[in-house]
Amino acid sequence: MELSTKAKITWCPGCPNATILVAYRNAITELVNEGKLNVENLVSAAGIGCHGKITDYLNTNTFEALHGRVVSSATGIKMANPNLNVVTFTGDGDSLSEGFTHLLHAAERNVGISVFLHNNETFALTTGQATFLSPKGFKGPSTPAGSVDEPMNPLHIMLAMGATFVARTYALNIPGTKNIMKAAMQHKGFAFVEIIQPCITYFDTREHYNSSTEWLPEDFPRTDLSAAINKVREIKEKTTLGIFYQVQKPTFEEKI
Ligand SMILES: Cc1ncc(C[n+]2csc(CCOP(=O)(O)OP(=O)(O)O)c2C)c(N)n1
Repeated sequence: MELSTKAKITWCPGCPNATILVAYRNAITELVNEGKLNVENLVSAAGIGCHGKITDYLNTNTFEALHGRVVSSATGIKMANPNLNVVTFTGDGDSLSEGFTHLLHAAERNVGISVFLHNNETFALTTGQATFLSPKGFKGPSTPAGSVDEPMNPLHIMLAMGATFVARTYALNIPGTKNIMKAAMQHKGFAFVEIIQPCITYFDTREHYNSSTEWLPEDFPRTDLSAAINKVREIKEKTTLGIFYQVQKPTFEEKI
């Protein structure tokens, strides 16, 4: 199975978007080999931004949406054919700034799609402006004196909206990211995965995250919403990775 295309990769050399691409290709390969996925039924959709180029490098069915509209486009794809496995790639600018309400409503409706958020904490393609996920004090072309806003917490927002699968991973951990992608793609319902993705050109956080992530303990109560909310709100030295929450509920496409 050939999942690569002939398109020349134009991400900055060393960009962790490439490790997300590798993790995703590996996730697809394993799911196909395990008999859990037919690649003909897979749709990979992306928004606009550096992350959005991922569809150029994937030999699956692909769709690139308008900026901020990938989640609503994916909702339409899933409604038209609920048998498809629909995976979306989005940026923190794309879905937490530009297309925020689409994301909220897809989570609330439990649309059966996976949303992989490339969280590089900046609008990278347009050269490093602050998004709503940039840390306070972030300096870029739109905030030369430093952003005054506290960053939003995407996992807390998704839990509050009713997402039925909520997880976080780190782009430079390819096996860990692959495993979480596989779990999300097999989840029936709305699966949201924050992928911490250092932007090596405009906000290089590699040194920090390479030494400051830790996995949730195996026995974490993953069906307990209060436990998940408390965990994702924790402020501590190390950033927690893993699946914080997973429950089964009727999906939007089942209900309609
Ligand atoms: C409606 C609309 N507004 C603005 C833009 C300009 N634009 C293109 S990419 C981009 C930033 C994307 O940032 P993000 O979603 O975080 O993705 P990244 O480049 O960081 O992967 C913007 C603002 C656009 N293409 N369309």
